[in-house]
Amino acid sequence: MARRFFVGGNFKMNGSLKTVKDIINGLNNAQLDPNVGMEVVVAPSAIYLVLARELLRKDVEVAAQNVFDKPNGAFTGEISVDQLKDAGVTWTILGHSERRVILQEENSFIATKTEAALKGGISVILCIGESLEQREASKTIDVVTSQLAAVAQCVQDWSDIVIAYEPIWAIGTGKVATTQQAQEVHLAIRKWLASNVSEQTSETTRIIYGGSVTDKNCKDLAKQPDIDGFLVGGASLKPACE
Ligand code: G2H
Repeated sequence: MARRFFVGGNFKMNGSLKTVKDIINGLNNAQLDPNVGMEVVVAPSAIYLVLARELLRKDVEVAAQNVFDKPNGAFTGEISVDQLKDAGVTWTILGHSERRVILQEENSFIATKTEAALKGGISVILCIGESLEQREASKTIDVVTSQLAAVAQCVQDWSDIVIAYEPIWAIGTGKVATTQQAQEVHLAIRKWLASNVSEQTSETTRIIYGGSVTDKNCKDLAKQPDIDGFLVGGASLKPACE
């Protein structure tokens, strides 16, 4: 079964009312080729989620950049799964390396947040990836599979998860992984899914690449058999083009 190509725009902590509206206008006027049937999701900062959902065309979904693993209650500064649903938000990014590193989120916490999101009906863009030091020590596959294994302890059904492989050394640095480096890790992730979740999950799960993706380098990456789309940061803040 062909996997539907997936493109996510991760605005991170960028944008203003004006620039988010401008990006949405660009997307609303862009021609998304219906023959390609690409799934497009944008993830603005939390403060712009409602605005994005109200203004965006309906064939583009909105993602949060994070969600908490507890239901509504006394958790200052957090956003619940139910609140996302109430706002018409259908996806969340989880496990982004900026949260893993800067906010010290551990595998187990990302796993419980993934579980909570899926249970509540929110699909998850699950980010995994290694640091430069880990890559140079040939630990890439160990690192990404441990990140996946933590999630597999809480989650059996992966059908609402898109896995985003984002090598930390390629994030916002302009240093994109080569097509070969990316394909190699994507294939290893697919094999891990086959052995540790199921053959079916391995065949159907979208594994997307993130890390300094641009309109220039995406074409070659997209040709790789195990690259099913992109999570785009910096370049997603630029006006949409066809
Ligand atoms: C990786 C990516 C989006 P950028 O973080 O998640 O950002 O494309 O700016 O490297």
